[in-house]
Amino acid sequence: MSTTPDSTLTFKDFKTDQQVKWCAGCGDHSILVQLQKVLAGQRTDRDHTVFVSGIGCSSRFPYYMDTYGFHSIHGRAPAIASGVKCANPGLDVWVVTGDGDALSIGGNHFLHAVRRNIGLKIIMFNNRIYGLTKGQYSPTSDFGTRTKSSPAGSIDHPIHPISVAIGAEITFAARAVDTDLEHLQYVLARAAAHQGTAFVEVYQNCTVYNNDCYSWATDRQTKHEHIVYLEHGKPLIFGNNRDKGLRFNGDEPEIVELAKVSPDDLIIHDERTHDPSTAFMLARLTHPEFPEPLGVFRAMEKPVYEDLLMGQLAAARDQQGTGNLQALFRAGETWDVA
Ligand SMILES: Cc1ncc(C[n+]2csc(CCOP(=O)(O)OP(=O)(O)O)c2C)c(N)n1
Ligand code: SF4
Repeated sequence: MSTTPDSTLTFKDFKTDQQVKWCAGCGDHSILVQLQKVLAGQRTDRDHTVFVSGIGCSSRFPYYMDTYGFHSIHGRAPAIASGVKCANPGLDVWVVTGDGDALSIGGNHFLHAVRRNIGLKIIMFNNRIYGLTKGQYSPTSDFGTRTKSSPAGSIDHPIHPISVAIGAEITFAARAVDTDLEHLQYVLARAAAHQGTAFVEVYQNCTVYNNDCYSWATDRQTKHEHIVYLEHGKPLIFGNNRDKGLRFNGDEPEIVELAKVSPDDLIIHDERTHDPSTAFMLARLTHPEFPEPLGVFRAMEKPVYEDLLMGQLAAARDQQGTGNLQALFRAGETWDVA
């Protein structure tokens, strides 16, 4: 890996000599470039940056990012990345995963990384399909999705990744779309700056097996009717003419026309509120019934795992000295295995 002084970095310094093997038009290309731009803009030290991935098209990511990297095993990237972060808390550790990798085989590992609030930035490319294995339905596929493995339509109900993360007490959760470049960069930069676990769901188009599954969120003419940008301290307003909003009717969200309600009725977005209920509700709003929120759902401060761990290690050393691993192994009863 080459090293360039931080102040001269551009996004090209994060490119590698590897041929990018994603299909033409795949949303993965855009996410890669936006993240390279964010890292360059933040003058990220490549020698202290690691990308860990699982298995899937998205998980080819570490080959294309000129930092340290680990293309690991299916669903286990959060576990391996947790080990990297605990062994060397000074590293910036990113996890790149897909909806299948993170939420099918890797669901367990994902939950436990999140609940520990370990300093990982987990970027989940959600194309609502298994791309690498040629188009089976995933945990985020719509009910009724027809694939070769569900020819009569999927009868599984999809899960909402951000609500899963909030249920596991995530401290930072955000969502962006692969083609909304400026906003995607904003969200990735926010994740990079977060202490603790940051989870970013990126709506990513798989041109081959689930093409246009997000056309309602990307079509320039109509997308503002179907998405709502979350901005801290601001009311939830959307629509091509910014003439609609979201408010609570009792405990339920409802769409209202701004002309017919007082601005005070609208939900004001608060990404820092301790109670996760409103963020959870927002994470479950789905097209076409509601506009789907993009932006930062939740950004909380909470003690981070690696700091607590280092604190315990330092306290143990203070009390008991540096220790001797061989002596510890031989301290108790031992057995000879014949
Ligand atoms: C233990 C194991 N089980 C199953 C597979 C097959 N497999 C590889 S990638 C994948 C799913 C990938 O889907 P996703 O995470 O959504 O990534 P995408 O390819 O869409 O980016 C599966 C089931 C595997 N490689 N290893
Ligand atoms: S199969 Fe889909 S997700 Fe995989 S590289 Fe091609 S377009 Fe992208």
